[in-house]
Amino acid sequence: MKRALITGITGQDGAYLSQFLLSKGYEVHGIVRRSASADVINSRLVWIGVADKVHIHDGNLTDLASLIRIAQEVKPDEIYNLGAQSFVKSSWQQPYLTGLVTGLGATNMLEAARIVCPEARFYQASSSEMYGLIQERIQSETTPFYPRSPYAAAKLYAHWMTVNYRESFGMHASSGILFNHESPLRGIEFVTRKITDGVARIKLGMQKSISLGNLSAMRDWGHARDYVRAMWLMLQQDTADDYVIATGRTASVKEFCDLAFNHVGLVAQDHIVVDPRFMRPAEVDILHGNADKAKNKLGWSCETQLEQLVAEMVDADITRLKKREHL
Ligand code: NAP
Ligand code: F7E
Repeated sequence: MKRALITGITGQDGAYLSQFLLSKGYEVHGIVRRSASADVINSRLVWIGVADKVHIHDGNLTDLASLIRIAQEVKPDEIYNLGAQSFVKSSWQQPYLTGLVTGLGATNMLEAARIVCPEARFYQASSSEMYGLIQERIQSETTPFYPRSPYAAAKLYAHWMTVNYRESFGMHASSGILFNHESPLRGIEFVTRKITDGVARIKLGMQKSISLGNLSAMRDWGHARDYVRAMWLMLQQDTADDYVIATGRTASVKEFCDLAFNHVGLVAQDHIVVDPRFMRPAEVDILHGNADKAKNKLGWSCETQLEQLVAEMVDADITRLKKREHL
């Protein structure tokens, strides 16, 4: 039985990846940072039905000793570094913390792996945010990076450290440059979930409108379920490498709103309020990925269309609100 160690197991991707690896027969271990609110720690793992099937270890990406100890205990065959301060807007409010967790945290995990289990295969959660002020209309592995936020700068550092550990120490370390991916488990602060939760509340008569920032921003939105499969595929290759994972379709925040409101028979413009508080100091105007390399080398393709993703998210939020569940 293969053993996987996941940082960020309590996040959106951690939940879907745990479910996927368990279905493949893996023993799944995850690193969880201590919180005073124990009941919210594993709510996604509970929602997806795997909370009692994964092994949880108390640690933190900022504490190298904890990562070394956990790597010694678990002896993983594969490490998935998904832990991060991942909310772009917060990265301007907490630039140091974002650098520490999202940037240096990756170095800590790479270093723990190099010291304890250098043969373990390593996945780094890189991001399309690294393209920022885009240098090519459609972004691929060869497109130059231009980060536009403290989050993106931290991810770029972690990305190059992953490449560096591969080239310096011969580690099987791969970076997935994943474009936005969403699901019913997406954090409520991200725009897609904010919209689907808002639409559900409006439909159920619990609120009247949704306040949003830049409606013109365009993103290449896929489903997290499809994207965790790509992470695993990268670690099954003979050679480590970097891959873009994207749907190849881009849509605006406004178009996402239209799809979500249409799904419940409402009209978006009747309920959207633009609020400057949700604008960013520097914006990434458009992201549009080319995942041909992943298609050709990994045999990966995205299975969920944007319309299906939106419908699944809105329906899940309506169900949750009716049951008075929080996530
Ligand atoms: P997420 O839901 O925000 O999850 C982040 C995870 O990191 C949570 O489990 C969080 O734990 C954990 N974490 C935060 N600080 C930590 C620390 N100091 N030590 C250990 N763990 C810590 O993010 P996601 O959407 O699943 O994304 C997974 C990864 O992919 C992230 O690295 C993200 O930056 C990257 N990424 C995401 C996307 C996307 O569209 N979703 C695209 C590209 C890249 P708590 O539960 O305790 O907060
Ligand atoms: O914003 C605009 C906002 O916060 C998307 C993370 O997973 O994907 C995610 O980063 C767009 C931006 O995600 C609101 O200005 C408008 O242009 O959902 P988001 P993100 O910043 O793209 C990348 C790939 C990651 O790696 C990150 O970890 O939507 N927008 N109005 C808004 N965004 C938010 N959050 N809230 C609004 O009210």
